[in-house]
Amino acid sequence: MMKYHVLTLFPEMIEQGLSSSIIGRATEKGLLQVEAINIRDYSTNKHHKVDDYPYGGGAGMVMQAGPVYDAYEDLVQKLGKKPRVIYLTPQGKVFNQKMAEEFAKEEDLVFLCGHYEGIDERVLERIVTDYVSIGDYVLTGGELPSMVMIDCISRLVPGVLNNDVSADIESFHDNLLEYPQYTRPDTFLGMKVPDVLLSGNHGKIEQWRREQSIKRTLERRPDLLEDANLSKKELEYLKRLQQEKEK
Ligand code: 6GU
Repeated sequence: MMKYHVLTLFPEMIEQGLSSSIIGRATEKGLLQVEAINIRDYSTNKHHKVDDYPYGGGAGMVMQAGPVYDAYEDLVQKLGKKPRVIYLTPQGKVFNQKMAEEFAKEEDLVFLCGHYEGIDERVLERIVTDYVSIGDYVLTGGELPSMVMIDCISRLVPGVLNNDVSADIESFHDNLLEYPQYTRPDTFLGMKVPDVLLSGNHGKIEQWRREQSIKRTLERRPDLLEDANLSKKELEYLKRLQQEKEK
């Protein structure tokens, strides 16, 4: 069972964001646990204040070290061990599928969500094990990034995906994009489903899908092809596509 512990000032955002669809169902099935911990509950201030002006001046507010540290310490006490603590920040290493596979091996993961202009550096120094970003753009807080990571990691937990699990998980492994999908009706706005998919020839279908994946990756994400795992025949197909493009 994978247990996520999200330290946040907006616990309802986490609870609502992860209570539906596949992640919600997996939680109900007992495959996952998502605990949102309100950092504000650890404020010792009579007004439950958790932020203050930055030393040295500047715009905005900084989250104070004390409440974050006390929330963390309380959790460590309950767990009886020191878990990995992921701090969501645009200054982190950019999250990818390989990192998701590594995180999926853990039993407990702590996500620390900052807001405002960030969190007092001293508590980060003390408790954070991993600095992670979800891409090169700026968001208002760490809640959405933590939900993105939890969604991605959870689909790697055995039993969370109901369909043919391993096949689905491997797909990004070869560094290729997915092939196009079709369902009924067989004609839509005059556009037909590719004949091969109605042929019943499973060898042919598999080859066609693999070629579509290669073609699509070349068109949309050619950078991925550098590390793609292609057979000799598939490499020839790729070279043919590239030559056609040059014309
Ligand atoms: Cl992890 N946090 C924030 N605030 N913005 C981001 C991000 C994280 N990743 C990309 N942009």
